[in-house]
Amino acid sequence: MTLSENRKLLLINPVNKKRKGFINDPSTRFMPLGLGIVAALTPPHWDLELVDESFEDFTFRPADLVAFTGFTANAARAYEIAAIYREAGIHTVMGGIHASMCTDEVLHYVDSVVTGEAEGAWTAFLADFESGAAMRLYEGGITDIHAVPRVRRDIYKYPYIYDLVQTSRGCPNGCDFCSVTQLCGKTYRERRVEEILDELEETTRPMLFFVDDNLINNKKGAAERAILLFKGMIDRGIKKVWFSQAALNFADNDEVLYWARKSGCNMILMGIEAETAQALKDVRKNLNLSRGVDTYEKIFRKIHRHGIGILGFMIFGMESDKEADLYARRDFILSSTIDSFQCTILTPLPGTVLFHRMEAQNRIVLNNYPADWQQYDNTRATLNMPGMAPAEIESAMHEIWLSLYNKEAMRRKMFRTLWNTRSFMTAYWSYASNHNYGRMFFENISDNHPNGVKSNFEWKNRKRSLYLMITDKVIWLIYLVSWKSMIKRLTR
Ligand code: B12
Ligand code: SF4
Repeated sequence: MTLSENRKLLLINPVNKKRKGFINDPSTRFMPLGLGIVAALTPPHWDLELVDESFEDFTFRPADLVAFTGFTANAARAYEIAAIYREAGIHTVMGGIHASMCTDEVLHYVDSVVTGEAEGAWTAFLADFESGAAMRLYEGGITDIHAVPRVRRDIYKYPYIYDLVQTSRGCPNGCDFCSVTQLCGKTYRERRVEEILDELEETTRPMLFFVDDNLINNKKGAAERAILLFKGMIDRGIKKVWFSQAALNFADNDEVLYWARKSGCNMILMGIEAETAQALKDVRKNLNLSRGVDTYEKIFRKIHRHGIGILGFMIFGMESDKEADLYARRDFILSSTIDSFQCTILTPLPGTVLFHRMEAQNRIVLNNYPADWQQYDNTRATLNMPGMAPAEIESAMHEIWLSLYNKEAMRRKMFRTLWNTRSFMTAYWSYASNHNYGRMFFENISDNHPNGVKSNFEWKNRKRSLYLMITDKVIWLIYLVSWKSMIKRLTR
């Protein structure tokens, strides 16, 4: 193959055509950060173009090299596009979580695969490619965190609402259902605070998502580091409204909470997973087990006192779950002070301990890969559990989602959030987050469920309630105040 004079690297973020997930709404279309790092590692004699299918469907464009990232649920789409380029004799390469966990499979569909972190392999791959000797497999492994380059943000030409910044990588906890420990390693690797602040200064959007898995890790000095970061944002005048992921220890230190809020934290995403010790044991969520399920409310209250909302990640369909347990988890969510909730079905993501255990027990029912990977977005029952068959789990979950993500239930939660956090903006954000989850969970069921909800989350089969009519007005007020206070915050 001869290379054109201006070498062109096409970076593609493929999106599953069967289940669009979060990208159903423009407010939850996130920039693919991994490709921004690949771009940063690419020498200047390459022209770069990003195609993010969250915003536009792929159409063929010429390139010398085509690079894909991809979640497992999007892998089949990557293969579809790769086939078009391979047919045209153009080299394709794939990296990211799926390529790292299902390397042998991915090697069937692209010319080269890069596993692990791009920092450890992309330069070598490109050099080989340029000399016409690209190999099939490159192993990036785990990088020295201080060698992570500044993300090239000029490639993000789409109207993303959030900037994404990563301050650390790795997690020692190795929960059964999660692939972070496998992908990012067992130790927390923290970037230097000054370096993060410099990067934050380059970001242009008022909203920010710190994509760390545990923003405040459990290493010595983690709280001090976080305070330094949050204070640094304030000192440098970096005005953002931000959210991130953290574990229960986020609430350990009031000073952390204080500065988090002061620097713009509105919401924290927490892996609560379940409200019983048995269910936590099922997935080896030892972090929560060691704290105890009876500590949850105290932790939530502490976070709320600082005006920060809680988005709880909850998992349904654990090994010990019976139908009654699913409804009990739903009732826990409704009665707890969790503000927003992601209620997913336990899914054996490739490479996880759960995947290997379920495969050994022959419990995986959606296993026609790669086509079935399209269902691995945590909204489908992929497992035949001892207490529940997949169809039973799905049918119960449809009912549960409907009872959680209908407008009335979401509004009741919103008013509780307002009461608990005394923050219009947090109340509005948590309401909006629940809407987004509703959109994701109802993607394939809203139309065919006769007693379901319409696209505006109101019941199809019930008269509009007085509660909704009254709260419509209050919602508008909240919307106006929260919008105004956000603008004020970002421009003061
Ligand atoms: C931020 C995040 C999100 C964001 C969106 C991120 C985005 N823009 O796509 C949101 C909140 C939307 C999200 C949603 C979901 N997520 Co998520 N998410 C993450 C998280 C925490 C960080 C990802 C990130 O940005 N990392 C920072 C960048 C720099 O790292 P990276 O992308 O991995 O890239 C590095 C390498 O992988 C590699 N690389 C990546 N691409 C490429 C390409 C090439 C060519 C090369 C050479 C290298 C390379 O080099 C990069 C630099 O080192 C990860 C956990 C994690 N630590 O990875 C989970 C994770 C990716 N999510 C996961 C899941 C399951 C989901 C959901 C399905 C869960 C759910 N139901 O909510 C949804 C799916 C949404 C959808 N499809 O609609 C899983 C994916 C597992 C899998 N096998 O697919 C992860 C790994 C967490 C887990 N539990 O295991 N997620
Ligand atoms: S779920 Fe959270 S705590 Fe558990 S391994 Fe994944 S990132 Fe770590």
